Amino acid sequence: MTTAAGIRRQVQRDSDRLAFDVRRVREDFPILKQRIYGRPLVFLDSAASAQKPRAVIRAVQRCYEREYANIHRGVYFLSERATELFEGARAKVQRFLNAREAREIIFVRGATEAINLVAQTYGRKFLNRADEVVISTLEHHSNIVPWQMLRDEKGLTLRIIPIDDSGALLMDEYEKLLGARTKLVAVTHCSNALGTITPVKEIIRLAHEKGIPVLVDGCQAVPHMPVDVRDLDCDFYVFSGHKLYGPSGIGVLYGKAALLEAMPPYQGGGDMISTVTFEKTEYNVIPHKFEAGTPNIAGAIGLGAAIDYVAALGFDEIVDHEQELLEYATEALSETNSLRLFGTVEDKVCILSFIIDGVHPHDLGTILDHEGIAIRAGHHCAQPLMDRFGVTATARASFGLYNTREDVDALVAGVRKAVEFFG
Ligand code: 7TS
Repeated sequence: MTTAAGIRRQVQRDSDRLAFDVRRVREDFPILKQRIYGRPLVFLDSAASAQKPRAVIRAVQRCYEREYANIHRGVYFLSERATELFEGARAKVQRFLNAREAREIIFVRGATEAINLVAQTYGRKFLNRADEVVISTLEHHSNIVPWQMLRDEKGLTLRIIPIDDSGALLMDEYEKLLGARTKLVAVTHCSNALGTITPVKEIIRLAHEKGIPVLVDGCQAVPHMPVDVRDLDCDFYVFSGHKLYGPSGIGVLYGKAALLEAMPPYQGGGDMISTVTFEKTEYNVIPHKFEAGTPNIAGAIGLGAAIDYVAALGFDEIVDHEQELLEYATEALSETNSLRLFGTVEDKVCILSFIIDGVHPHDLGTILDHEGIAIRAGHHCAQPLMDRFGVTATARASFGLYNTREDVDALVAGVRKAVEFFG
């Protein structure tokens, strides 16, 4: 029977679920309770790697304590159990990206390996001299160097989409780059150094009009927004588990099944074969064809737990919370004298890159560290992007779902202290 107290409890539960309670979320992350040099930890380097909720830590621990054996080959209980959990994690990634089939999800070490895999298999087989690969000024080195290696091997050409001073891709210039020679577009979904969200759907549509496949580097997107690979219609999508609150050493390559099937294997070894004789080897079906050797079993299971964790919080709440923080932090930092902010587009994730006149980013990083504040200082593995802005390094504060307005206040106070110290 429905009682008034019952309804009140239900309403309370609903509002608990709706309100993103960052304080409660922080309770899920044991590392955030630490003090650094006697100060509360203010962790603002989630773009490099995010911290892990207890649910992920427990899933990995449970795997090693109770569910661990090698997969895909055992005839005994534990191996079957571990295989089930590993393949269950693949199904979670499939749902997370809204991929059509689980076999379109390849487990790799991370985004870097995923891009190298595509360059070394798809690229080696289908790209030739005189072909062109289009990338952008915003790319992380992981989405530059594998294509340069292929360029040097094959004699192909890299074409670069330029950006404007706000950090937005120049889409007119992009359209002009797409020609008869273009054989692949590889572009980031979000810039790790500026936060810019790129118009990937439009990028893909324009490339597909000319029959050109597109790889999207989703490393900085998946922690901050829902991604639907079928809606985007991308041909490849890559990300790393460790930026999505999951373990390191595990990542994902999504590829359309027909493309993956047409591609040769990446590495040879166990699990990627169906039969081997000394004369001839038949390869396994996808995804196994690309997963040679014993994979990061506990890592995949941990990534599955991270996906469950993020899904339970819900992207509506995560986006609202992080966008509110972005607005608050942008305003607060902009009030600091002699601070120059890079990446000023409207559409961005919560990453703030800046320099302060007279204070080297590394010195700023050191001063903030002594306040218990962790930021990244350097070129962020995006040296061509730094060159575009005529700097060698910036300070970067990047936010995750566990950050608070108090973290922003601490950052701003630390930055002001540094300005005074050097001023
Ligand atoms: N692509 C983007 C957009 C990234 O931000 C990174 C890592 C990578 C690829 C490579 O990911 P990995 O997991 O294979 O190393 N970005 C950063 C960063 O911004 N600071 O440290 C690593």
